[in-house]
Amino acid sequence: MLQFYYNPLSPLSRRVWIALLEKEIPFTSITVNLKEGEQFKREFLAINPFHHVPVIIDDGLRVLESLAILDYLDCKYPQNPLLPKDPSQLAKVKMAQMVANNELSALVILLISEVEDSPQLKKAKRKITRILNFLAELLADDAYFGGKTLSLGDIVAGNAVILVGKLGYDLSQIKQIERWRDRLMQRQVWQQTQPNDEQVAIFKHTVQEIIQSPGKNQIISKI
Ligand SMILES: N[C@@H](CCC(=O)N[C@@H](CS)C(=O)NCC(=O)O)C(=O)O
Repeated sequence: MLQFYYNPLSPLSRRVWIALLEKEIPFTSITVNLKEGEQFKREFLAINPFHHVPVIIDDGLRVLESLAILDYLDCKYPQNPLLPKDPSQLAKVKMAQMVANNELSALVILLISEVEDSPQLKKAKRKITRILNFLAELLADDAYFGGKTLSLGDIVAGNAVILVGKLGYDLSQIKQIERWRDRLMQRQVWQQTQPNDEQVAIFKHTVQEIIQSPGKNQIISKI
């Protein structure tokens, strides 16, 4: 059976966790305790030399990098497809996925590290607004980025958007995004995988500890 190395508080693990559940792929999960440094142990470094979760091992194939895993899962397991065939819908899904991955995810750190009303926090929130307006434009009148059904764009962007909402960005400013977030949260899989307030507080605390640690320039790769 497919093995899934993850940590439930890791936002990047959550992408893969949601895809596995939405696609109804049987798997066994192995929790890697990042706080205890299990990712640096020899056994795990043999699985991922870059000491990150998520990783999957499927039929003897090891796949790391969350976006690579998502593409692999959708290609290998045809049920409940998460990538549309239509070229323009596929373009929208991939744009949502890449904009969330490349523009939005990095701002999570600033929401945690910056004090209220600091110029950096205000700038980060302005950039989040710009990103969310772009995503709202992509969604247009559709329920999801790929049209009527959930896609990898929704999984990657949805995870990041829900997290920034929980970290103090007011999503009600952009109604379309707020409704889409609510639509995602109505799904049983999302209710099962999204962190509750206590888990968000632990996540924040962990990130703050890393920020204060000597290797803080590695911060982006550690959450
Ligand atoms: N580019 C990788 C990044 C994975 C990543 O940074 N994972 C974090 C958790 S969200 C991690 O394992 N951090 C522990 C560490 O770097 O030591 C991906 O998308 O899978």
